[in-house]
Amino acid sequence: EQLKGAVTFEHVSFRYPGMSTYVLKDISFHIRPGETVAILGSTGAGKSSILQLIPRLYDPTEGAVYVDGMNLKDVKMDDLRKRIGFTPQESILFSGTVEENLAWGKSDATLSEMKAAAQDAQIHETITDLKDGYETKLGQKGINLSGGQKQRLSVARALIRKPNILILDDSTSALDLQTESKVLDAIDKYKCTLFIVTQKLSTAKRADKIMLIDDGKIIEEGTHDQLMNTSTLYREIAYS
Ligand code: DCP
Repeated sequence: EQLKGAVTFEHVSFRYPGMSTYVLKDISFHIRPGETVAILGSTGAGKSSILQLIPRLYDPTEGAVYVDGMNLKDVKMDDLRKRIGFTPQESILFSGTVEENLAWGKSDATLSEMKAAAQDAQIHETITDLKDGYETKLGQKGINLSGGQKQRLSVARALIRKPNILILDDSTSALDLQTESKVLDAIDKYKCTLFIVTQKLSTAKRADKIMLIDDGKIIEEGTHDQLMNTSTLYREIAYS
C-alpha cells in the first residue's frame, strides 16, 4: 500500500489540546497526487495548523484527514514518516555535523543521496565551501548558518527521503526569488505533492491550487489566473 500523495480534508475542525477556541473551522479540500498547493494568509490565520495535521503532529478535533483515501488514523506511523517530508517554520538543526543533520530521520542515507538532495535544495555549494565540508560541525561549538542556509538544509533533509508529500511551512521565506525558484524547479522533479506556505507571488503563480486562509477557514481557492479574476482580496495581495 504505497502512498501516492493525494490529500483530503473532510470537514476538519481543530483546536489545540486544552484550548477552547477553534483555530480551524470546517476545512475541506482534495489535492491530487503531484499537485502543488500554495497556502497564503496573514499571521495566525491557521496555515501551520492545517499542515501539522498531515504528518499527524495533531489529529483533527472533528472531521478527518485522508491520504490516498486512507484515514490517517489507519495509516501506520512508520509509513507516514517515510512518505511525508515536513519542514517546520523554525528549522530544527542540532549540534552535529552537516552530514548528521542531513541524515536525521534517515540514518541509512548515503553521502551521494545527501549531496543530491543538497544540490536540489541549493545548499551543496555552501556546504562544500565550509571548512570541513559535509563534516563541518554546526551549532554551539561549530559554525552558525544564516536563516536561509538553515532553511535550505532543512529542505535538503526532507528531500533525502524522496517523500510523496512534501510540506514546506514557510521554509523558503528567507530565500531570494531566484534561489526559491531553483529549489522549486528541483522539487518538481520529485513529482511529489507539495504544500508550501509562502508570501511570494512567484511561488503562488506556479501552484496548481492557491488556498487563501483567514481565521481558520479557506476563504478563496483557485489558480493564480482564476483568483486574479474572481478575488478582490487576492488581487490586493498580488498588487501589494
Ligand atoms: N496556536 C495555538 N497553539 C499552538 C499554535 C498556534 O493556540 N501551539 C494558535 C495561534 C493562532 C492559531 O492557533 O491563533 C493559528 O496559528 P497558526 O500557527 O496555525 O497560524 P499561521 O501559520 O497562519 O500563522 P504564521 O504565519 O504566523 O505562522
